[in-house]
Amino acid sequence: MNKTALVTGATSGIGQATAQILAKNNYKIILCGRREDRLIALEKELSEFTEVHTLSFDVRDKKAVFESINSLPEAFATIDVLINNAGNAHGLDPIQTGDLDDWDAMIDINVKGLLYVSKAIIPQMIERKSGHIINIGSIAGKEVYPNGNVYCASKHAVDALNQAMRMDLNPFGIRVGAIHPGAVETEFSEVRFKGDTDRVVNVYKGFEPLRPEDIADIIHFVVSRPYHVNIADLIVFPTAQAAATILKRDI
Ligand code: NDP
Ligand code: 8X3
Repeated sequence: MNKTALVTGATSGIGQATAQILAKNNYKIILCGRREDRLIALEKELSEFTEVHTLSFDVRDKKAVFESINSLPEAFATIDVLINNAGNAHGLDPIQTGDLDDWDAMIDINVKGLLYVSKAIIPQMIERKSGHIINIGSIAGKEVYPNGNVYCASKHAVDALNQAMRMDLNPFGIRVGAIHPGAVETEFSEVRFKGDTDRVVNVYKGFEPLRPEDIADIIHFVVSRPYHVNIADLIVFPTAQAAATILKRDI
């Protein structure tokens, strides 16, 4: 029987690439995100390989999260793998001038959204005494950098929750692990800089960033290990990066 994976943030970047590789490796896929046109297009693309279901909801909306996940048809209702990926940075400002709406977005999406989705799925994993949760953190969850303040705090929270979930779910045989990427070229910087193209281009200038497929490959590796192997915590940089703010740029 094929395993079922639910991927949040599947409309773009790391989540989309993860859905693609898992679909090609026979996982049934539940694609989640807010942009329905993209969900429909990806469902069409991946249906060539596997069974696909889409759920359009905002992870900030507690009611929508639970209603959506509880609405899954029987063929998709048993979730073996949860990829908690939805998230973004909003802004890159000093703490004294940070925008309150940006702060709310990062804490509500990256932390509370991850908690709501997990809370909606964990009970069935506990009941079956099996399941695998992958939390997408960030190097920003391991280090703090200037102007990263609230994004870094939100990803430090993901790091803490990853460890906490692994402890609390240990009695039930549920695997929990996190992947913490450095710079990956996705729509991440477009969102962070609100479409300011000059700033976006500068982020990835003069070095070869990770591609979303690089992280997706690793996620596939992690979820395809034998049951007795749990990859608990992984930092992944592009070769040009040595720490959050140390990047070898050839410019
Ligand atoms: P993208 O912007 O390309 O993708 C973000 C995804 O999150 C989209 O599919 C988006 O879907 C979804 N999302 C955002 N807000 C919400 C919301 N409120 N409700 C539901 N879904 C939402 O960025 P990445 O692929 O880079 O980001 C994926 C994860 O990787 C994030 O957690 C990010 O913090 C992390 N990360 C990224 C790094 C990078 O350098 N790119 C490095 C380290 C970590 P939609 O808008 O359709 O809802
Ligand atoms: C994304 C990587 O360094 O911009 O999480 O925080 S960074």
